[in-house]
Amino acid sequence: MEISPLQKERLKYQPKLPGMLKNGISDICVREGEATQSVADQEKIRSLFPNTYGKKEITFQKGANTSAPKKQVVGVILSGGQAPGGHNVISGLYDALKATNRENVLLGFKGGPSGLVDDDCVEFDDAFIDAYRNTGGFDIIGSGRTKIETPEQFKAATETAKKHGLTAVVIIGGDDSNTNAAVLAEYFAANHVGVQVIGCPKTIDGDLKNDDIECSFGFDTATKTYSELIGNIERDANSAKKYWHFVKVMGRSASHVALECALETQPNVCLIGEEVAEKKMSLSQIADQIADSVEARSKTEGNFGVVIIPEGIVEFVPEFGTLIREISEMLAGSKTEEFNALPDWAAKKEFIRKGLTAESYKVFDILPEAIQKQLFLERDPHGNVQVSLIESEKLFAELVKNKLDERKKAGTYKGSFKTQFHFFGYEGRCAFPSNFDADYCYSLGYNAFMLIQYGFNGYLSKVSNLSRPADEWVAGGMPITKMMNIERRNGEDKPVIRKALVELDGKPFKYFEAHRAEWAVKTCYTYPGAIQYYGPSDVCDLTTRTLALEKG
Ligand code: FBP
Repeated sequence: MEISPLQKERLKYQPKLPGMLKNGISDICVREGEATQSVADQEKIRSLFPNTYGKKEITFQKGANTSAPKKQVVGVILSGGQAPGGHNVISGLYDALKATNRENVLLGFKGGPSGLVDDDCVEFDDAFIDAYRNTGGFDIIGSGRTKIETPEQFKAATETAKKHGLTAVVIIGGDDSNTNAAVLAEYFAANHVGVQVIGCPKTIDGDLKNDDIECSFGFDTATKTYSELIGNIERDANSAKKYWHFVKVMGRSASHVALECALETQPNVCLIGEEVAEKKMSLSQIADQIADSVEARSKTEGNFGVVIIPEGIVEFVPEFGTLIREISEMLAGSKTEEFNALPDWAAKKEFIRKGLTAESYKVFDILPEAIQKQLFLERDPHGNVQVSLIESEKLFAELVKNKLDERKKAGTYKGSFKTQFHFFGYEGRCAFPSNFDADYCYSLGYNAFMLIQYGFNGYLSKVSNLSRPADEWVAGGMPITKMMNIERRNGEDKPVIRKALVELDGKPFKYFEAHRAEWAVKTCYTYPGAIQYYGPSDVCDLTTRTLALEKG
């Protein structure tokens, strides 16, 4: 296979490990912390996870290894959307397995959780792993969003585990995938299958975080990639002075990605879904907010600007969120098939009119037809609306245009409003991991092995103190059930890991809030440039602004 000069160099990069994991496997012991309980709905979660609920948090430290030596056969799964660094989780896990016992085996299950159900796997060796070190993507074994939930799937997964003599499974995934890891861990424990399940926190969305998990991997690289592109667009806008750029960025629900990009690039407007929900802002109010910036800048700086829109915004605008929830309930169960079988859009619209409340239908009715149809695209296997497919950047630009037309008629606005649209999502998910993500991911994988070796089940690999140099990072594990609560999904109450939303009293948002009025009117753009892998540490090893502000 032909590889690029950068890839050639990156294959040689040696990721950094937390100081305490550098001692050598024989010199790592466990310190137990407090017993845990779920973040909410404790009784319900306890009853659903009787074998894995309430376990203790643990930290690794220097000391004689007291784990019982046994040959490990571990299966690893990449689950959900790609995030830079997944290959390093696997290489860290592989290196730790082999450093302990050359006879240990690592199997990669292909195409996501379905690989375990369908017994589709490959055994890794040194050459295989070496070809993927420090590279982006999940192509080493592929990924998928299958949810293991039916009795047949659990039975098939058990048979695969028994066939290969698996001792553990590592699931590298986001909130939904790690919810699935917790369910599988409970199933294996309840049925005495003898297989441990360990999760690793992945997602570019940055919403799998809490008091223990400081950030999910991939967020650092993805936001740096988007910020580079947004900075380039800002410079183009400031050069030509003729376009307003509407940039939608990924992040299915929370607006962490948008906020981080705004902190990096200082655009004229950045919408934050959580604020929109808190202030109960309507579509019309949001459009006015953007139009205010357009109007003000037209009088001073010119007819150009940059607006960042988080893709998850649609679910936070109250009237839109209600509409989406009603649509999800309307399509629950077999209703989807009934809807899909309708002959044309007119028949579907009639079905929709009858299924929605009058208020929601009013909201639905004023949307452009393209957006109306996008709201009915298939939900993912976890019941999520595929917000990446909804062109909210075009919707907001259209609403802003209408506002500006009104202002023109009223004589308050005399500028011109020409738009360009961008969606940054997929281009950031498989970039070469930044040094931070390369190190963090390798550490998560290495640490996942330590959790396996010490017999833990239903734990998330945890590496913290991340705003400090890697040598000071702290490694350990947290029971996944600690992060869970009950949420409504696909018309049903389900136990799920609670998503971390942007905190409006948190330091990253507060910083943004303190500066955005100036950014809305003046041209204060900052240009982060491309991710640097080699060079001065204050450029190459920078963490995100979010992490830096949160950990202050
Ligand atoms: P995960 O939560 O699985 O990490 O996926 C995140 C994400 O990248 C979202 O930002 C985006 O909405 C979604 O995946 C897109 O999914 P798909 O790759 O299936 O189009």
